[in-house]
Amino acid sequence: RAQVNTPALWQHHLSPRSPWSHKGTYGHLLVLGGSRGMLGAAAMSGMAALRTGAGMATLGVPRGQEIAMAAKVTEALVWGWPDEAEGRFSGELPPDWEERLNRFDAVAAGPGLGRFEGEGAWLEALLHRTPCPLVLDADALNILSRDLTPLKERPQETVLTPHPGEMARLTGTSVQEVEASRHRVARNLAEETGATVVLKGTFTVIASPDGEQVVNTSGHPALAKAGSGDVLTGVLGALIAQGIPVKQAVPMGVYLHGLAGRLAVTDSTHSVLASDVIAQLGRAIHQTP
Ligand code: NPW
Ligand code: AMP
Ligand code: MG
Repeated sequence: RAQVNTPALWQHHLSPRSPWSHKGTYGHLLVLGGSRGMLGAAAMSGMAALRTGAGMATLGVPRGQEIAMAAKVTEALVWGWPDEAEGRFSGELPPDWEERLNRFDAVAAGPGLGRFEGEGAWLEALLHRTPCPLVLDADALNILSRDLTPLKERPQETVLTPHPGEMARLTGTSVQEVEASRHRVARNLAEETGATVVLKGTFTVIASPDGEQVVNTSGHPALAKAGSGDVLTGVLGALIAQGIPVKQAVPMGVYLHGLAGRLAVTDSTHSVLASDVIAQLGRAIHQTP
């Protein structure tokens, strides 16, 4: 049976910031995404992460996009990784990745990542060699849908955040079948893979690998707009990077994201932008008990 997502489930992890803290206290999130034409997705994840309290965010974008990204997002660090012009990846992550990946407290991959040559091997290497929790969204889920095996073999925690279209690809079914049995589909994928599954929608379902399920009711149709999911990815990555356990960080993030969507409605629901949702994250955190 699913519980309704209330702050009682996780509020003990939402603590005030200590006067003795510094940016390193609150974790460093790496966002991998933002291919040509979809820089905005990774930018929104990074901004949402900083608004959710991450001490630092690095945006890892295909090389060639880093200058545009740095100009767009002032507060994030930017790193350009080799793109197809350099042969992309032949199944191995570039040599300096191992060392780089060790610096982060959480990694979020997928927003605007796009599809590229060698993507399957790239994702497999990322799953095997990321030593911290990993949030997979958007195109990372589409790549993963070809083969779930590397995910099952991963000892560290992973969070998957599919919308129904991505869930249909992951499970080889249709959007209609996913929507007809949301709880069962989410639970089965969590059990099969050992990941925490966030099946997004009007009432987002969170299925943990231990079989527990939480259903979120804080959302709002203002979130039915391009970029909403990219914001959620940054929110979740930030909470996990801050050291909040995945079991609590995920319902907390889904709740805050939904509430921020609600708070972003000032005039017409029609007009809310994903960046308006990012701007309301602070208020959502502030007014959560
Ligand atoms: P339909 O036809 O709309 O009913 P894709 P994407 C279905 C990046 N973005 N309930 C949908 O169905 C993302 O990060 C970049 C039911 C359709 O079949 C990704 O990297 C932005 N069905 C990339 O774009 C802003 C649903 O799924 C399919 C559903 C592609 O991501 C936008 C669409 O899914 C975007 O975030 C629901 N609730 N939701 C930027 N500014 O850079 C979706 N579907 O093909 O995976 O496309 O989600 O747009
Ligand atoms: P994505 O499709 O990846 O951009 O993700 C969309 C995000 O917005 C998810 O977190 C959804 O749960 C949320 N969302 C979209 N439409 C609605 C809605 N009508 N009511 C509540 N939440 C929504
Ligand atoms: Mg999305």
